[in-house]
Amino acid sequence: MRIYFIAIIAVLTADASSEASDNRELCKYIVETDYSLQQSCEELRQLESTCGRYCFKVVKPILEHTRALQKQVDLNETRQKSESINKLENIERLLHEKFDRLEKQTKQNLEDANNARKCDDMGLFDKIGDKYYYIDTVTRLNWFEAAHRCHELGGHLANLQTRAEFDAVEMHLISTSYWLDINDLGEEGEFYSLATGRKATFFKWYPGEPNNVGDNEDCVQIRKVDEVYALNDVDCNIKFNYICEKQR
Ligand code: MAN
Ligand code: CA
Repeated sequence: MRIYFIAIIAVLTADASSEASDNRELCKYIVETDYSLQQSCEELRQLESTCGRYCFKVVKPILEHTRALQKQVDLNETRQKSESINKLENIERLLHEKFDRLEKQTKQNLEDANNARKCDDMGLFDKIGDKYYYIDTVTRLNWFEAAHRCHELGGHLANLQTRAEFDAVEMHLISTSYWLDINDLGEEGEFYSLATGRKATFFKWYPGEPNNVGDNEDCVQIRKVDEVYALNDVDCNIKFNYICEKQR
């Protein structure tokens, strides 16, 4: 807010000058009508010439008071402004803090949800030796369906790469037959791991296997014969149980 004391001066000046002009008019009239009144007219003229100083004396305290008020107003405005800025800065800081907390919490929730999902998915898988396996004993699928099922569970058909891995898994088998990831679908007699896309590294074949009976045995099962589990190549379209494997 601004107090326009300049306007007040203008008004006062305007009043003073119109008063002076009124006096002049009055004097002219007096002189013309009654000479004896010339003395009073002279007094009026003197008053007019001293009015500037007089008016200044009258107006000065008002001006000073106005200036003091203006200062007060300016001070209040400055104080109010800085209080408002402080309040806004506080609100901004609080919002930042709240936003940071929310961002952290959201990240944590997302991580927790992901971990929970991972745990859920791992629910079917058991740690056997150094790896995680899901040994299915309830659903019989052909080799392609079994590969797809393991993929759906976030894994792949088991890729038993060493004697130790084979022996560890064998301890947990119940059914007679399970699909593994080995196959020679690409080239007869060249056995590859579906999981790695490379040649399989470990084989425990039954004697006489792989024999590619009917020229139609391109997938590998782990089969129990006389209480011993070993490998046999067999028709991919036959339905067996299966073993899935998954990295943690
Ligand atoms: C069946 C099939 C063959 C296997 C022989 C072994 O014919 O399972 O894959 O080689 O048995 O006797
Ligand atoms: Ca065979």
